[in-house]
Amino acid sequence: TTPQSLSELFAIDTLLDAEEIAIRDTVRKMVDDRIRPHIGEWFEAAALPARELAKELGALGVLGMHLEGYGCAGMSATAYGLACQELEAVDSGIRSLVSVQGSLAMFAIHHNGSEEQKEEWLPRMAAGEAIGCFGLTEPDFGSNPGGMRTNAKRDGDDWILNGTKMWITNGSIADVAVVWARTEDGVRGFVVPTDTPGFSAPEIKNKMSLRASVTSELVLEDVRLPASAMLPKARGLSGPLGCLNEARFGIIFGAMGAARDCLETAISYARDRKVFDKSLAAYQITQAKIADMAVELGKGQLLAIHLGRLKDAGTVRPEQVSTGKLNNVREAIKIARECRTILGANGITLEYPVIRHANNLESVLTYEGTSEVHQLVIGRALTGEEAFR
Ligand code: TGC
Ligand code: FAD
Repeated sequence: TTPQSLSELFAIDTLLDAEEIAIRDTVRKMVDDRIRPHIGEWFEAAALPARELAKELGALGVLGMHLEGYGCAGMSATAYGLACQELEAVDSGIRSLVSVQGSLAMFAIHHNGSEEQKEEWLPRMAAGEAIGCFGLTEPDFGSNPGGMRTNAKRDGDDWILNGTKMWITNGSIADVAVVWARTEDGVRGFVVPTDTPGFSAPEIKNKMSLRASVTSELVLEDVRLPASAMLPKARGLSGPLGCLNEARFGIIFGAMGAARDCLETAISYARDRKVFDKSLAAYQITQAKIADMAVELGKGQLLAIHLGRLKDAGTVRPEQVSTGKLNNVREAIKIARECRTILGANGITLEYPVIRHANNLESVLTYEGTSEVHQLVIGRALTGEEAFR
């Protein structure tokens, strides 16, 4: 019989409107034409033409696409999620570039910034002419950002920032860094142009995951900023954590893109590959693997769309975002590894996307809240007991 596609199995398109389908298909086409032919090379070389890509992604309208005004596309959260799914179907590093730009750096300014900060940065960031990064994690404080040591002290009207941030996506290529620092008044956010004296961002090398993504340390040594650099509307840890909900939401969809790409590759490979004189796809063990993976993929996509609808209705809660991030990334990495088995030795090369996705998903499992952090967020919501400390 003629095989069905994965999307036919779950009839996912029946849950989307025409505009959402059009956005998804436009992003898929751009990614397939422009990025897919080169991504293996970029991953191997650990070199991404990020500036050029940012402009192309800006022209596509995906940078800050769920934000209103200031040159942003003002699309729904669900449409943004569908775009993330297509971006991550090519590589988690490409989705990361877009997540950090739109959901972390731009969102932080859009949600918490002054009118001047928004006008200065958002239109250029939406166009991909200026790149942003988001510095929360420190070498000694990842899951527990509340312990951060980076600090901002007053000197007259100015602020002086000192400290180190670690594992910062887009850090070395950024024009602007949103940096979270401890002040006398609790944690506050600062908009730091990266050419400010005392700011440097050495790139982190030798990563075996997210190689097609720039990851950096941020070093702040007596960085002097005017009073106007502080984000006026973010006060306390809820400022940065509120931004994380946005990026985590995109990952819920994105991870399913990576999983889908692996499964499509494995199904096609299994149909072509002959083992013991028969198509690999014709063995029951292969079909059981494919069926189980397809079920998890479909469930994850349905969960993503459900959370998208809640987000568009303005009712989604952080612990609900945690359910999606925990489940979809955990299942995506399992799918990637299982697909790798179907490809045998070919599965370990960059000729196929599978090991690249599997390796990338190791980072995705850790960043934006590790799986364990999301288990604890859900556990706290369901038991009323906090088990972080
Ligand atoms: P806790 O006492 O729970 O909360 C402190 C304040 O924040 C509020 N809050 C939130 N607000 C909005 N959204 C959320 N998700 C929130 N979670 C908490 C909370 O209501 C409270 O507000 P207030 O007004 O009462 O002060 O804080 P805690 O110190 O106990 O920590 C809780 C915990 C562990 C969940 C939190 O620290 C956490 O999420 N840790 C994980 C850190 C993390 O995810 N870092 C990500 C860094 S960015 C990144 O990885 C980018 S990679 C992107 C890419 O390349 O794609
Ligand atoms: P740790 O917090 O040291 O955790 C180590 C282990 O301990 C994990 O398994 C964790 O789940 C577990 N653990 C921690 N606390 C508990 C607990 N209470 N109970 C049980 N287990 C616990 N950060 C940014 O700010 N901006 C970025 O742009 C950014 N980009 C990133 C890009 C990449 C490629 C990577 C890998 C990371 C990035 N990060 C970024 C950092 C990321 O958010 C952190 O790595 C993450 O929050 C985990 O922190 P950690 O690595 O310090 O691990």
